[in-house]
Amino acid sequence: MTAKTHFDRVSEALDRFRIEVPSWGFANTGTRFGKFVQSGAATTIEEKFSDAAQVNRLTGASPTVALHVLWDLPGGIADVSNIQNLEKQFGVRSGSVNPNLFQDQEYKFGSIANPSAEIRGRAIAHLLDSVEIGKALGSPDVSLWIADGSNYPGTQSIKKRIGWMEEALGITHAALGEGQRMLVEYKPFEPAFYHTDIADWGMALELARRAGPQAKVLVDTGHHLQGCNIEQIVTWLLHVGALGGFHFNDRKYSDDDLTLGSIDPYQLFRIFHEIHSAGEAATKGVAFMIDQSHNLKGKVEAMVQSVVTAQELYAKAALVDLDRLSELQDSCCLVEAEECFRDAFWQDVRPLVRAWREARGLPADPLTALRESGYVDRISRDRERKNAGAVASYA
Ligand code: PSV
Ligand code: MN
Repeated sequence: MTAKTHFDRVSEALDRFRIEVPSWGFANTGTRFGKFVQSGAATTIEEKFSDAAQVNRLTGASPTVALHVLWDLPGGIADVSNIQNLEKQFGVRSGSVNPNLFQDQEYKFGSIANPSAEIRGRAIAHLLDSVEIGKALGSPDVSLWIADGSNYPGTQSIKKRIGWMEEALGITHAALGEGQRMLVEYKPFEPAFYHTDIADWGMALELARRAGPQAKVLVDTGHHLQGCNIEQIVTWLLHVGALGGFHFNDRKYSDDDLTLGSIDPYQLFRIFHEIHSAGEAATKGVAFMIDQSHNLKGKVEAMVQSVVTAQELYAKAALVDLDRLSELQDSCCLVEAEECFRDAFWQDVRPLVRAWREARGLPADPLTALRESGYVDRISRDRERKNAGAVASYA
């Protein structure tokens, strides 16, 4: 058998690489201090689909768009047919369905962990609606981020809240259809700053386990305390068959929602290395999603740049010589092992990725192709008036 060339390895990796884009990444978003309104930002779900389709056309890697129920289907299940029409019109499918349990006034003291049985009931009803939306759309994943928590020690019973969450997640799991999954996201801070009810992967894993076999853990790369070894968490979740997917983004300080790979590309490379070394069978169902909302960069450009960067880092990680690395690790040849690992990271895979794009009939340089297409200029003109009325201040 002839040895695989670097191009073969990159091509095989990129042929299977898919990454979902978030609908909210195309809309005006900001920080808690306000929004910088962009004239080209999407103002409707139709415009979000149009932007997502543009990213997929240029990269060939993002055929699905994540939906946030309250923002994209404000009418709930009644809006499903609208989404289905948009799928047909733009040629991209609905991806994960994200319930919204953090925005309504009633969730001030929590949603499924709220001391009020009535509010917990409303939150569960929203989760069940989201499950039905997922079924109707044929989207495999309902992706839960529970923003619940408290700001001051002693003000809430952490113990009781665990019980309430277990109950709600159990009910939600019982409603899942065949092949449908429930992804449980964790986050140690924000919006609450003393305790978050699902603060880390251990809590998410235990809650998912107790809910049932179709519940898995979702790792958002921005949701860890500084210095956390995320690839180790990934490896453990793979080991116990509980890694559901990722929300990729990068950060310098907190949950900064910066472009993936922009601050620490080596970290994403290390995560992808764990995915590659676990093998295809173990990682088949793992969903790759982007969770970023660009505050300063142009929305569509930033999303294309994100997908391209993810492809490059995934391709680099595919170049790690796994057999050789394993031998070096086992014989504790530390420097050689590290150099073997770093060698792949320092390869400039861009010419290979470019050749792969050309071989697949895709634009060799998606960002240049985006500029040349005039798409951003067109949407900036078409949406300018609508965006002029957008609210920038929170005061
Ligand atoms: C929360 O920070 C989060 O990561 C969750 O995934 C939300 O659904 C998403 O961001 C959108 O704001
Ligand atoms: Mn997230």
